[in-house]
Amino acid sequence: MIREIVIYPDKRLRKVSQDVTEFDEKLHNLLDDMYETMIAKDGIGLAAIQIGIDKNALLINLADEEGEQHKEDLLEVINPKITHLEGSEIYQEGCLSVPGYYDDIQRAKNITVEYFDRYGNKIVRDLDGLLAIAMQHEMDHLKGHLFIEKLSYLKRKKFEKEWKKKLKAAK
Ligand code: QAP
Ligand code: CO
Repeated sequence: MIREIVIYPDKRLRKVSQDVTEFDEKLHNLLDDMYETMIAKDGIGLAAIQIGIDKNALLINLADEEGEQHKEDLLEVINPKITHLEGSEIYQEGCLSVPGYYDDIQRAKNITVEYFDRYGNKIVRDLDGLLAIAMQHEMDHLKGHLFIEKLSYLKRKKFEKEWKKKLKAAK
């Protein structure tokens, strides 16, 4: 089922998500709904809190060189922890919860992350490139953070002004 995306400045996006304890059908249904919603909204990453569920679960599904997403490449990430961060990189990010806004964000270039798959199997991966950026972006959601919090004071002020205007016009 396609769920509604929680849009900034909804307070739910500031919630700290809780660890998943049961790797059961309920979790599988949540992950399936998240996938359907992410694809329907043209996303490459989605955290559960973006559909209003405060669980430590996120998806990443990058596109290939032709811009196509394949479900075989889907990462289902439960209860992730970053154990190593290295280097630095700037990438123009966006977010389904802040539609239409993109800006350059600095993050670590290489990370090591430990997490569980939908069956509760533990996975350890070294990530770089867009995968490392997407993982850091989505893990921020689990802590109640958004990429716009990383903007400079002036850029954030400009963003807030334009966002208010945009929301008003959409009403
Ligand atoms: C997070 O972002 C991310 O504004 C996932 O109108 C960010 O899927 C991963 C989207 C940077 C890697 C690098 C944004 C769709 C999707 C929009 C997304 C929009 C429609 C964003
Ligand atoms: Co996001």
